[in-house]
Amino acid sequence: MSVEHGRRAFLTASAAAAGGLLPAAALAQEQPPGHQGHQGHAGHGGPVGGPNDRGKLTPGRRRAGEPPVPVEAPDVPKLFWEMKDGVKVFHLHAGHLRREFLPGMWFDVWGYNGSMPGPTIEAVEGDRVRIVVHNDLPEPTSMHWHGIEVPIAMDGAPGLTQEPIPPGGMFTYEFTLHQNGTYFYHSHGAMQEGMGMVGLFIIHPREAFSPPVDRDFALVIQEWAILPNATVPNTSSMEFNFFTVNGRSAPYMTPMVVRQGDRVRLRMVNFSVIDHHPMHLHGLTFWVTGTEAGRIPESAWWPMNTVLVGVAQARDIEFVANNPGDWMLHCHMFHHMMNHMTSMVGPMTTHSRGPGAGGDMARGMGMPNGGHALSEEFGPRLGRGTGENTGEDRALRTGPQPGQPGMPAMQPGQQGAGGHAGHGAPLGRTVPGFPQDMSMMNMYTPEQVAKLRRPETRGMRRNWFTGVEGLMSVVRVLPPDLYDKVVSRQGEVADGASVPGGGAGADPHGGHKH
Ligand SMILES: [Cu+2]
Repeated sequence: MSVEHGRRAFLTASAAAAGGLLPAAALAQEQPPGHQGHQGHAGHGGPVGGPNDRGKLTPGRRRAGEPPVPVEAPDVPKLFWEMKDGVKVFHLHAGHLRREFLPGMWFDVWGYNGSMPGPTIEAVEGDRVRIVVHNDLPEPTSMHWHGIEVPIAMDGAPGLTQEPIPPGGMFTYEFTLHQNGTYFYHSHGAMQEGMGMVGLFIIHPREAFSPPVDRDFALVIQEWAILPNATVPNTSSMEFNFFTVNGRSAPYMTPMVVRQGDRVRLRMVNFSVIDHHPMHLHGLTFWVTGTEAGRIPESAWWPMNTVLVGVAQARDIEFVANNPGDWMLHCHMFHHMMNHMTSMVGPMTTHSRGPGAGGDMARGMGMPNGGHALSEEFGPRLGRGTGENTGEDRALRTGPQPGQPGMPAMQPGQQGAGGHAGHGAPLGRTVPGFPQDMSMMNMYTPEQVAKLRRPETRGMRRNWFTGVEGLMSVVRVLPPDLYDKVVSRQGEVADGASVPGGGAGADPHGGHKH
């Protein structure tokens, strides 16, 4: 479609939509000659409302009529099944496991088959499935199939529809799938859900939707309250300091590597305790094509770059990966963009002893009555008890502990944003509010960095992980030759190759030394 044609179509559409109001027409006419809008990017183009508007129905590389591509849930295994008399038979074992949210940071959670989230069930519309749930926990449980229209006796609501599965017991669920879309399974015990008992249940249509996607990713979002020196989530807390995508906190979540020009689907399930997450994608415009109830008709798709995924909801988005680079996908709630709330309680982690319990209200809220705001007496604090180890006399930091084996020494007052207080940030103590954004001071040992550097991160800037935290992931849109090298794990790839013009990045363990 020519630019001229596109402009005429746009004018016609505007006139129809806005009753021929002048501003829309004037705006279109003001476009400078040669302005191509999205047509400047391969894969995008077309007027507003047209089939290729912001890539809406722009095909990727896959032909229509083929079966759907398998779903990929980074960092989570798939659940194997066996065909018995025309029924796909799955086994899920509910139990305790330890999950490494961040390199070296293992937490005690509950899940299925040794994974949290549990392994992904992938099925096709029309399948008859039998899922045997074995309870390896010391308390009763049951399984609910979220959004799936099952017979009532299969719904997994304890008491209401079935006897709970006792410890050591099992229950066989069996039903036929007549829907397709992004669903999930979870324990129907509230606190068990808070321990991580969830997994994806993806049901493909028999034939791929048009235009078909080349890649299909699924993500489970969760939030956690894990108090200082604890490894067990506090499931009764309503404030959260860890956020995970598929059971890992950024930057440990494996990036999604796609080839430039691919049409990509991302399915996001929010299994958080109480928070909705506005999931924002940098550099790419997507269309919302599905909910927790399945496909949305094309006429109702919305173009967006930030979609609110409410608790227990799913949002499927699709986009054409036309813009090369390493793009953040993240929750835009500021407090969800950090691990162990380092940034929010920045001063606590560096300039004072740590998050002590509150004392009186003024002190609890961090209201200074004398001295400076970062003094031991008046430094910000959480304003409430956060556990028996966090009294005034035993204040503890969340996050890396000074002197912890393998951790670099971090002493109060030694570090600050942009360098080290005392010799890196001379204005620090005179600027009200300092310090706030401390993400760049997150320190990783060489061993931790080695874990962050996986084959999927080849070609990223050397210190890419310093600003990728909390409820974040990365979508890497790579030009074909770079994509081939990264995926095949062959050939030389320079640091920073996927961010042209961005440089190789500072070596996190080079340069500034003590
Ligand atoms: Cu969020």
